[in-house]
Amino acid sequence: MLASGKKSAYKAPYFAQLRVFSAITKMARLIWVIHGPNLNLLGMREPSVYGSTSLARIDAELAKVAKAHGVRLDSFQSNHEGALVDRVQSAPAAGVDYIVVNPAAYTHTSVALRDALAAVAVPFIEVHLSNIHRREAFRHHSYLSDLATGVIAGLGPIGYRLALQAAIESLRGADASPSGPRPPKKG
Ligand code: CA2
Repeated sequence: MLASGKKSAYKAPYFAQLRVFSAITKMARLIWVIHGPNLNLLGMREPSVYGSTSLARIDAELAKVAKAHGVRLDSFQSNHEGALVDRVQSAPAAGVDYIVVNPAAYTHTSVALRDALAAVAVPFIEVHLSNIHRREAFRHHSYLSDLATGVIAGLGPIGYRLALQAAIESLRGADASPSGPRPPKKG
């Protein structure tokens, strides 16, 4: 609009218009971090196994990484299998693009969590602070690993950061693919 009240005849070049349009319609990517039972105790108990970093600190670190990459991130922890299943089930409606999950003990027991992750078909990376393969035999099997894009175990909190970075890279790759960026999000 001009000062005279008339509409300007100027039109931005097509590609500039397209960029503005996609910036408006394309929401930043959304990644969820899901922590399973007892991980709320991190930093308070068993530091020789799980380290001395609290869960709040891990989440704050991940939030910083996400912000630096222009990605939205939400972290969630529960000690309850059903709450974790509910969370996973709600991911598609929330527009979640990727999940980073440490299922903790449910790794080795939960067909329900596996079924939920399979049902929503949101790509996910499984993370373990400890190297589950160096531990008791019952920790060697995961109900989730064969569905996961990748699995990181034994690197402590760094594992979460690497998983987040891998998820971000993967989403970038999808946006830049020859088939074009993903369609705009609903809602
Ligand atoms: O290494 C991991 O991240 C685990 O997922 C942690 C689970 C364990 O059951 C898995 O086999 C491997 C246990 C999480 C318990 O976290 C605690 C933290 C501090 C103190 C006590 C437990």
